[in-house]
Amino acid sequence: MVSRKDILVINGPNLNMLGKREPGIYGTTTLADIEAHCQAAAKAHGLNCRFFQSNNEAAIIDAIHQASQDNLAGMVINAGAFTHTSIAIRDALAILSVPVVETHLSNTYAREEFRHHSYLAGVVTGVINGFGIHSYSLAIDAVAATLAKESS
Ligand code: DHK
Repeated sequence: MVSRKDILVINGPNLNMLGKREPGIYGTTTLADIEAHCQAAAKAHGLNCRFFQSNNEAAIIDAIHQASQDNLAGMVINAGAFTHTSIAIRDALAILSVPVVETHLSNTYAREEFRHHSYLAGVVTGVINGFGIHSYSLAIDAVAATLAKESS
């Protein structure tokens, strides 16, 4: 059962291949490492993480739709390359009313120009880029800080 203490962490295409994928850019951290790191960060705030990864744009949109009906505390999303291409994921995120943080392992602004634009950035609470695995814990801290501000 989903509770108001749950943060849904969504990872998009190719992030299931972390550890093997372009280690010079993404490091040797695996998705399982990231998930454990997120869970530890959430616990420090009395929150809990749930995880979803898909290489399929439609499945990510469906997960966001489901999230809009669940009683979630917030969301962290690394939509991978869909960040730079998907108006459909942007439109799904715009439905949400909980804090949403877009995150990336790499500093997308220091990479190819096609990674400089995010279709998602305009509809999320904020964006954290470039801190490797720590981008995710910083994103969870940001969700917790936004929740605390909302309830004060
Ligand atoms: C991950 C990807 O898969 C890329 O397509 C993005 C992002 C950057 C990351 O740094 O986490 O451009």
